[in-house]
Amino acid sequence: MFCYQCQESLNNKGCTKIGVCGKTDEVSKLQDLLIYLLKGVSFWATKARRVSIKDESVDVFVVKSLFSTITNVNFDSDRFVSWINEALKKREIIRKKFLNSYEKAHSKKFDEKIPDCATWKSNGEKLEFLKKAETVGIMSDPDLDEDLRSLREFEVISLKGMAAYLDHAYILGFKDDELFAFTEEALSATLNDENGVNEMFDYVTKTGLIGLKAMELLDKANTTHYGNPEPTMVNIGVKEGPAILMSGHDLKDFEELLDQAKEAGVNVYTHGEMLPANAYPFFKKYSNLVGNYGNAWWKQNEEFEKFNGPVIMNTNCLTPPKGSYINRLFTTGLVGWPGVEHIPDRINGKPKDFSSVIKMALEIGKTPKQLESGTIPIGFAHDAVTKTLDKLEKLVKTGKIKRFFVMSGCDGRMKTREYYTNLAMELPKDTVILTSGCAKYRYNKLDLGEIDGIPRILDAGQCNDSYSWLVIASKLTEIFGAESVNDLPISFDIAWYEQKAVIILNTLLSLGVKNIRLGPTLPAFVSPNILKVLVDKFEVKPAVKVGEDLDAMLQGH
Ligand code: FSO
Ligand code: SF4
Repeated sequence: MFCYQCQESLNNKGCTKIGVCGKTDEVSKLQDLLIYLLKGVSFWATKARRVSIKDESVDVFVVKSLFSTITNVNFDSDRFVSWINEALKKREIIRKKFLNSYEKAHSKKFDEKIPDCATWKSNGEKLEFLKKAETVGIMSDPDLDEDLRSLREFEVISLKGMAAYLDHAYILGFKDDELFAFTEEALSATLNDENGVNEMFDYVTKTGLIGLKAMELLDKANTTHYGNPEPTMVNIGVKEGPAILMSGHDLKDFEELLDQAKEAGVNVYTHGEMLPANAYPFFKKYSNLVGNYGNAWWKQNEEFEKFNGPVIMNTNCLTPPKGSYINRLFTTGLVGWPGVEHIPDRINGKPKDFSSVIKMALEIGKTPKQLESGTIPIGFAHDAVTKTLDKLEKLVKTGKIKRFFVMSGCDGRMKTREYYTNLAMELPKDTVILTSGCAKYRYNKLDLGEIDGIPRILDAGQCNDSYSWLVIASKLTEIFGAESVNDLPISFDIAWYEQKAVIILNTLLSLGVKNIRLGPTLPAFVSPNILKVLVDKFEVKPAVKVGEDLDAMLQGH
C-alpha cells in the first residue's frame, strides 16, 4: 500500500504497511482501485456530458465513492469490493449511453484513445481486484514526474474533500450539476498525459473555487432544513437516563435518530463534529437532545468506552474500535468497520431504522459517565455573526478588537497540536478566534472571555462551515473598504488533518488569501517544487513556534 492523503501519514512521507489511521493494506489497495475506476467512469461521463447525456445515478456514485475513501470513513474490505463492482457497472452504463449516441451521430465507431481504467474488465472477485490494484496505486508508475504526481494527487484529494460536502448536501435534497460535472472532468483530467504541471495546477486552483460552491450548497441545504445556527450555550454534562451518542457530520441522520429516540424516551448526545447540531433551531425543539459529550474524533476510544450506551458513527472520523465498546458501536452511511452493525440507507425516502440502537440503549439503561460539566458557546455561523457586524466594526474601529485569527480545520492525535492550545492562550486579549471544524477542541473549553459581549472564540460549526468565515471576511472587506481579505486585520492559522480540510485550504488559496499558516506539518503529497510555488505565490507558511508565529501574525505577516 501507499497512502499519504492525511496529516498523520507515517513520518510525513506515506503509510506503506498499515495506515497510522488503522487502514489495512487490503483496504488501501481496494481504495486505489476504486479511485482508478472512478477515473474511468469519469472519462465516459465527461464525454457523455459534452453530447448532453448525463446520468445522476452515475454522478452520485462518483461522489459517494470518493467520500468513502476519505481518511477514517470506511475500513471494511467487503464494502469496497461491492463499490468496485458497482463502479464497473456504472462505467458500463455511461459508456454505452455515450457510445450509442456517438455512433449514431458520426456513423462510425469511437476511435479515440481510451485509457485502461475506462475499459479494464474483471471477474468481480476480490483477489483479482487486489492484483490489479498493485498496478494502479499512487506510486505504481515510478517514472511519473514527481510534481505531476503531486498535483494529480492534490487534485484527487481536493475532490474527495469536496465530495463529502456534495454528499451531505445531496442527502438533504440539494445538488448542482455543475459540481458533479466538474468532479468528473477533473478526475478524468488526471488521466490525460497532455495535462502537464501548469494545466494540473490550474485544475487544482479551479477546484478550490468550485469547492466554495460546494460549501455554499451545503450551507444552503443545512440552513434550509434546520434554520440558521444561533448562538447557544451547549450543555457538556450528562442527564439521567438511557442514551445514544452520535458522532460524525450528517445532520439528516441526527434528525431521524432524535425523532425515533424521542418516542422511546431515550436521550441523545452529540460527539465530535455533531456538536454544531445543538445550535440549529430545528434540533433545539427536541427535549431528548441533552448536549455534547466528549471531544474531537481521536479521543473516541476513551470517550465511547465511558459513554455506557450505544454509539452511532456517521461520516466521519471513525478510529479502530476497542473491544470495550465495539459491541455497542453502529455505523451508518459511508462509514464501515468489519463486523460492526451497519444501519442501512434510506429506502424510497423512508427514514433510516434506528430501532436496534434504541433497543440497545433501553436494554443497557445506564446514564453516561460524566466527563465534564458546564456549557460552551457555539452557533456563530455567518447569519449570527452578520447580525453583529455593526458592533464588530465599532470594536475594530475603536481598537477594542485588534485582530481576528481564523483557526479552523481539524484536530488530530499529534502532540505538536498543543501548538493550537498554546496559541489560543497566548493571543492578546483584544483578539478574536474564528473557528470551525474539530480543530476547535484544542481550545473551545478555555475561558478566553469576551470583548463587549462578543465571545473571544466564535465557533461557526463543522469543517464545511468554514464557509461562514469567507462570508464574514467578504462582508468585513466591504465595510472597511479594503481591497481584499489580505488587507483586513485577519490572520489564518489552519490546522489540517484530512481531505475535507484540504479543499478548504485549496479554496482559501484560490481566493487569493495570503500568509496562511498551515500545521502541524505540511502535506506529504505536496512535492518540494509545488510547495515552493505555494510558498512563493501564495505565501503559505508552516506553523512553527507559537511565539514567533504570533509576533509575525500580529504584524500582518
Ligand atoms: Fe474533523 Fe474528521 Fe470535520 Fe474532518 S471529525 S477531521 S476535516 O473528518 O471533517 O473536522
Ligand atoms: Fe496513512 Fe492517513 Fe492514509 Fe491512513 S489516511 S493510511 S494515516 S496517510
